Amino acid sequence: MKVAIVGVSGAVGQEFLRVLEERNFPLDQLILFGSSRSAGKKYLFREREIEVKLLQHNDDFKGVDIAFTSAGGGTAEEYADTITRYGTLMIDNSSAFRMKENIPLVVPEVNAKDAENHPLNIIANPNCTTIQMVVALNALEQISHIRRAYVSTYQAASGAGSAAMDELYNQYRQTLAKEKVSVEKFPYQLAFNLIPQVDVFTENGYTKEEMKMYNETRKIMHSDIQVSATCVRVPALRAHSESIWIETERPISVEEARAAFSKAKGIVLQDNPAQKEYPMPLFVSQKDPVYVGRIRKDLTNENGLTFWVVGDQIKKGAALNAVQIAEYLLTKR
Ligand code: 2RA
Repeated sequence: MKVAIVGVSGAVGQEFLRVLEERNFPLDQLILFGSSRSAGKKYLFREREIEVKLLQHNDDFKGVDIAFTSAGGGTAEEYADTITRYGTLMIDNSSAFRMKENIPLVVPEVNAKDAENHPLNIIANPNCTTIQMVVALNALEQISHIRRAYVSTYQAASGAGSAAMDELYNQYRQTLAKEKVSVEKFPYQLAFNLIPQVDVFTENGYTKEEMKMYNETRKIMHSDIQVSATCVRVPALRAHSESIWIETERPISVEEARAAFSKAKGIVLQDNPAQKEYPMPLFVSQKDPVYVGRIRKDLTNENGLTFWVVGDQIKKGAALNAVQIAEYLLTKR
């Protein structure tokens, strides 16, 4: 099994290295690709150094079984043909192909089967906020159809990449040192702040990030669910949090919801208010599962339920989900 990582120097690329190693992914050879900025760098995998090759339009992907790509939408579109031409399966983390026909959009806990049909040799990894939300929604969908969801996100700096994480650290340091605060990766200073904008605005007043939550959720869940999102960047480092309100076809009790979350794959229930136990991004960072807590009935709508969901954005929200897709397909060989 020959595997490639494209965009290995980024936050998600680095996480691919860790996740493949951690899960002992059954590969014999790993090839790393990057832009001219990272070509020539060396990374350690299974105690061996591997040098990053320059991503080019050539035959480098011949013989590669799976390419995990996380190099941005433009690069994904430009190189899709080069990567898939000889039968390599491209599992892409960008938004380029997510809503395209004939390209499955997969969260293994929800729609693993969709991954089996990939006529273009491309499978899309959903947006991080969508991944953790659908893992939770799917658990409840098993007991009653979810008509609508209102969600407010609290998104960590990691979603904007490793340079953005560095910027957040720096902003805290600069503020405490009373230095001028540098702002490059976010529209405003994030340290000691919240920014109610993730990605750019669309014509309807929602951001692209918010529309991803609407569209991707419907595609993954094969559902007519309505989703209205407000996405907010917060000064957490690498786990996203979401406050989710749902309306189901029939009322769901808190006990039923707890039971559904407890038995769902990929979820850890952490819901014990009396002991101040609920998921928090600081403690969910670097963890595989999606954590759910603060489950309660809506006070204004009998069919309403509200809860809090936290997931590591770089792991389950990106690299781990893509690797789980590959692992699922390997079980089908
Ligand atoms: C973010 N959702 O948090 C994006 C990353 N995919 O900015």
